[in-house]
Formats: sequence, structure tokens, C-alpha cells
Amino acid sequence: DKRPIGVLVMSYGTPESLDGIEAYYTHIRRGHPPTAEQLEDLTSRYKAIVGGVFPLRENTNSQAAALQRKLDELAGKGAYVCYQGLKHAAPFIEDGIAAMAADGIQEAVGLVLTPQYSSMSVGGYLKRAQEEADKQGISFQGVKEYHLHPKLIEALSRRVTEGLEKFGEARADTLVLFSAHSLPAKILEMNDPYADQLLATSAAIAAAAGVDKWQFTWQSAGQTGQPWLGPDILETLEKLASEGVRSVLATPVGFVSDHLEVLYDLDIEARNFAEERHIRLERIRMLNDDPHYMAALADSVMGLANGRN
Ligand code: FEC
Repeated sequence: DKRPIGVLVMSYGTPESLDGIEAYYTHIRRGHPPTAEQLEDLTSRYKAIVGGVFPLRENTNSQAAALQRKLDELAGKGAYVCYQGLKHAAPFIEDGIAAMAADGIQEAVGLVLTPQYSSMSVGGYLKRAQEEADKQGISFQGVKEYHLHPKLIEALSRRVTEGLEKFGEARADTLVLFSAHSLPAKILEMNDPYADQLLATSAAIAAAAGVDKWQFTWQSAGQTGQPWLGPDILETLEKLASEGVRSVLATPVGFVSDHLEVLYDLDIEARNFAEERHIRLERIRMLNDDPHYMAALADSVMGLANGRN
């Protein structure tokens, strides 16, 4: 009996429409609805981004489709079947596992569309998938991280090289500023690998691209009244401006798609902040369905399914 292996492709999720923002935000806040002011603030950020109001949905769809094609190419059609499972929007992680069960899948591998592991990010996705798989009687394994996969590093270092070209003669003086989503600082007490893995990804990209002027900074911290990992990108840009840095290439290494945290937090907020301080800020193109990225994902899935990891 050669049944296909189910592949649960997990991503953050985004609202369906402007009307769906409140339910989405309430889910992110674990069932606590946002205040009218918080809702208005988030809605205005979605309205401000270019490239479509909710581009993450389409980008996740094209990543899942491209990964399916890559797995078909490498393992033959019918060996793996991809399903989507989103953290904060339908189809939820549990819906994806339930759809596999309905199709008779008995063995599944899950992976998250972010390369570095944290108990608060990837750990949360995998826990929900495992719990639903247990309920449905599916044997499940999750890819924890792929932050140093050679194909991922190749994809990102190409993006950096291409991004630096935009600066022309200022290229040699340009600082590559790696960034990722902040998390509550309490993860440090839990020996969480997140910060170390992000630095390892950044260092590997810098080495591959032959870049020696680089730093890492956090972005997109939440407002929860507790401390989050810093320094934030705006603080870092302030400091760089005072040191005379005039050109910066923003290089997100934890995000893999065009979405709000890139198109608003970096392209609008950070860029305006930088411009006011006479810094030219450009950004690498996001991976989306980049073929090298898809190869890294397919290899991670197949490695786990074949018991290599
Ligand atoms: O384009 C979109 O519609 C979605 C963009 C989006 C991505 C994303 C990724 C990550 N988040 C992570 C952690 C947190 C924590 C909180 C939190 C809150 C928000 C809010 C929005 C939002 N996140 Fe997100 N995140 C995205 C969007 N995130 C909107 C709520 C309003 C705000 O703070 O701006 C705080 C929750 C709380 O209040 O308790 C923690 C992490 C990632 C990267 C890994 C991943 O993709 O899963 C970590 C994309």
C-alpha cells in the first residue's frame, strides 16, 4: 500500500478582507478582541500597503503550489500531497490535518514557512498540528528548522547581492541590516534557539555574499506591556544615522513572503524613518516561491519523511 504522504504547509495567515480584520486580530490575541483604536490602527496599516491589501494569502497559495510541483519533480507524482494550515486564519492548521484524514492520509510531515525555530513561533504551529494529527490517528513529524539549508542561504545571498547593486557607487559603503520579528524577551530565559539561529542565518548569508558590513536587528515588536527583544530597527537606524551610515539594505531573514510586516513595517515605516535621517534604505526582494527556497523546503520534507533527519 503506497499511500501519499501528506505535507502540511503552515503559514501565519491573513484576513480575507477588511471586514475580516477584527476576527483575525482577535485570534492573534488568543480570543481577546482588540479595542476600537487598535483595530483602526491595524486597518490603516493594511490600507497603506502597496501590492494588494492582503498579499500574504496569494503568496502562501503560490508557495504551496510551487512546493507541490517541486516534490512531484523530485519524488514522482502522487508521493506527496500538500495541504495548507494557517495559524490565524482559515484553513486553520487543524483544518489542514482534518482534510488529510478525510483523504485517507496516514502519514504526514509538517513545515512552517519561516526558517528559524522558536517555541513561541514554529513550536506553536507544530504543537497544534501534532495534537490534531493524534486525534485523527495520523502519524505526524514536523520540520523544526531549516535556517542553514544551503539552498536557503544561496537564495538569500543572491537577493543580497542583487539588492546591493541598487546602490551603485555607494555599494561598498552600504550596510546589510538583517532583521526578524521580535518576540517577548522571556524566551531568552527558556534557552530558546531563535536568536542564535537568526544570527547564524545572517552570518551564513553575509559569508556567501562576501559582505563584511552587516548587523542584525529586531522589528515588528508587539505592544504587550512586557519587554520584547531589541534593539528595534528604528533604534538601530537612529544609531546608524548618528554614526554617519548613509545606505542600508534591509534584509529580513525570518520572513519569506511579501506581507504586512515587510510592506508596512519596513517599506513604509522604517524607510520613512531612515529618509528623515538622510539614510537611503532599500530592501531585498522577498523569497515568495523562489526556486532555491522551494528546493530547500522539498529537501527538508523528504529528509524527514525518509528518516534522514
Ligand atoms: O500580512 C499579514 O496579514 C500578516 C503579517 C504577519 C506575519 C507575522 C509573523 C510573525 N508574528 C510573530 C509573532 C507575533 C506575536 C504577536 C504578533 C502580533 C501580530 C499582529 C499582526 C501580526 N502579528 Fe505576528 N505577524 C503578522 C501580523 N505576532 C497584525 C497584531 C497586531 C500587531 O502587533 O501588529 C503578539 C501577539 C499578542 O498580542 O500576544 C508574538 C512571529 C512571526 C514570524 C514567524 C511566522 O511567520 O510565524 C514570531 C507574517
